[in-house]
Amino acid sequence: MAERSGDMAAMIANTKVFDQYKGEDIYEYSLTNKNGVTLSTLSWGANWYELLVPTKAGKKQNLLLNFPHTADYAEKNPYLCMSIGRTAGRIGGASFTINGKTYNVDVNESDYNLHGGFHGFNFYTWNGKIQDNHIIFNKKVTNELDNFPGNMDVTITYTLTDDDEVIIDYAAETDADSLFNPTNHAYWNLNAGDDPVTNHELYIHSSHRAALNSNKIPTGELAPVLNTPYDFSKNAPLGKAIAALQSIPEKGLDDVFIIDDHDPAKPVAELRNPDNGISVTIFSERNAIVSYTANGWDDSQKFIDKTGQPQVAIALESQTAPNAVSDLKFGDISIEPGEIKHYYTKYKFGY
Ligand code: G6D
Repeated sequence: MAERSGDMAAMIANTKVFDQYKGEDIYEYSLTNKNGVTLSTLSWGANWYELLVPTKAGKKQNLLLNFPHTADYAEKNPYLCMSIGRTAGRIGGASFTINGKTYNVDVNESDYNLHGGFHGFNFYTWNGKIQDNHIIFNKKVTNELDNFPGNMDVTITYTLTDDDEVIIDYAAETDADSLFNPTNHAYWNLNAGDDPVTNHELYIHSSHRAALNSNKIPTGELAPVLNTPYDFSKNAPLGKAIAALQSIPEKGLDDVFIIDDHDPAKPVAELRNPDNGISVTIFSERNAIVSYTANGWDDSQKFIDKTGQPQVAIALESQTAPNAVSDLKFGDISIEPGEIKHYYTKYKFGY
């Protein structure tokens, strides 16, 4: 059902059933702006399904990795372009203390909690609706659902503007002291064809990354990136960095970049394809960006129009540094009753 959305006369809105998963209708909500840029999302995991830009060849190009079926997301790669929360990243030992009380949450990878555990934001459907140029998802995330303290009313709003920007607003209120550190796990590939992202260029406004232990849990130390393969403080060829990282077990990026103090009007990161001029520029007030280059992936993942392979895409996840859970030096991810916590990330597209 395509209709002009509200007073955004140039914005075209569409809501349709995408497919079914475990007997439940999964909905696709999309908006197209006056320039022909389309934002599509799914009710499963408040997922970012497509970002389509018009190309000189006259076709539209999707800049995100995506799957044809909800089951692929749920069973093959549960984080792909999903909304992530209550807490992005890894919580060592899957436990944390608030006001002197220790809470234990899902151990869903090794001996830690990754991305909120087995009942994170990406593992269930959200109530969605379109309002003007906003796609609004809501979910009551209860303590019974995910074992995190507090019952949280979470609203994730994707907004598409006629300036080719997508703004994601994460808002939450809770009935008990808890944690809130959401992100979106968008995986970008700015190639029209089936090439990996090794031809892309990357900028991250960061002079240090968080040192990680063998379990990828931040140690609390900072590692300078200057003149290392992790140095994206100036626009750098991603392929050269990946080649230089073949000597480490990860064979790519899977790192927490700590954002240097910055003017919020200036980007925290930019990914650019020099071969076609397509770019995504990220603005955020968060103090970290996790970058993961799909290391070790293979063709068992059947994406739409991309072959699963190492570096098939790069995730750039604006968030508060994961070790804020135990070290306020790395940020404050607390949320208390009586406040509405908002976090924003803006993506500006060039094509
Ligand atoms: C792997 O270590 C990476 C994470 O950074 C990523 O978020 C996840 O895959 C999807 O666990």
